[in-house]
Amino acid sequence: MVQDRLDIVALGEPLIEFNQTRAADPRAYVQGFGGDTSNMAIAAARLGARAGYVTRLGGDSFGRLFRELWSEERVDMRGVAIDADAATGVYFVTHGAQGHEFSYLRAGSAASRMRPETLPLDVVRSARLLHVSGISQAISASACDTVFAAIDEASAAGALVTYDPNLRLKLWPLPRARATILATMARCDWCVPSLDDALVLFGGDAAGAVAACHRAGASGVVLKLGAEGCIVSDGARQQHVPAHRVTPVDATGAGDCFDGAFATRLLAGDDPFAAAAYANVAAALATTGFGAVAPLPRDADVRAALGRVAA
Ligand code: KDG
Repeated sequence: MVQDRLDIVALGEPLIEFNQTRAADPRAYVQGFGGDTSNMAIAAARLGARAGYVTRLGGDSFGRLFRELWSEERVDMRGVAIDADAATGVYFVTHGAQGHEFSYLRAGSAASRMRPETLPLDVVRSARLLHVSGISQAISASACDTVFAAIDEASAAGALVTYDPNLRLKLWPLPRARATILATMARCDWCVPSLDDALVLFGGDAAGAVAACHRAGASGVVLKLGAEGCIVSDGARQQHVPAHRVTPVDATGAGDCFDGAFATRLLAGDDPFAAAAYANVAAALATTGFGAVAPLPRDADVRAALGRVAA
């Protein structure tokens, strides 16, 4: 058993990011960091949680960059293994009239070679909350099996499980994604999809999407509406929580920031509606700069924007 108990353990694939940040020079890319679950863990750590990450990195310089990043961000790396025979994944972010778009170089990556047998059980069992995503499941069959194994371990150890379907149809076809996502909703405590993803998965409208997540078995649902805030349903009570207004620059990683902030505040004892209000502000602040990680806010930034004093 890992001696120091972690608040949050996230599991998935980190990606080196190349982000097109200057409209005037569309060939200029700035190197940053991404990967939805890594973003979530860093957001949680910046907001005060003891966060750890479970993945496999390539034995390459990009893998080393991630280790330096997590060390600076105080993300626990006892669940991070090096796979010398594979590469760390990469993605490119381009910006156009429809917002941001992702292109991937990740097939066969180190993280996609996660298997249930490589799961660091002591790290997973040490967490108060496990966070996984549809991307963690989409990258390979063995990574998908690993996500289910981690959910079983964490649940058996009494942890909460949060799940962001983060639908990426470049990674898997909709019928397989839908079946896997529904099966995972049945095993999570809080499902935190975006409205865009929920509409592709379920059709209908926002209220129908919340109901569909509950029907699939999720005990709690937060439907993220982007600039419109979110709808929170704990199964008994449902409420729209309005957004915090900012001038957005790049929404990459904002949903992951929401997930990290929501989990951090739930564990700190906020009720889910207050946790979502805080997470709305954190996610809004995360859109005010380029990249998934660089603009992730700290607790003091969120409290200042909320007008809340430290608890
Ligand atoms: O939510 C932002 C992530 O999607 C981004 O960082 C890259 O994880 C990523 C992915 O697989 O799309």
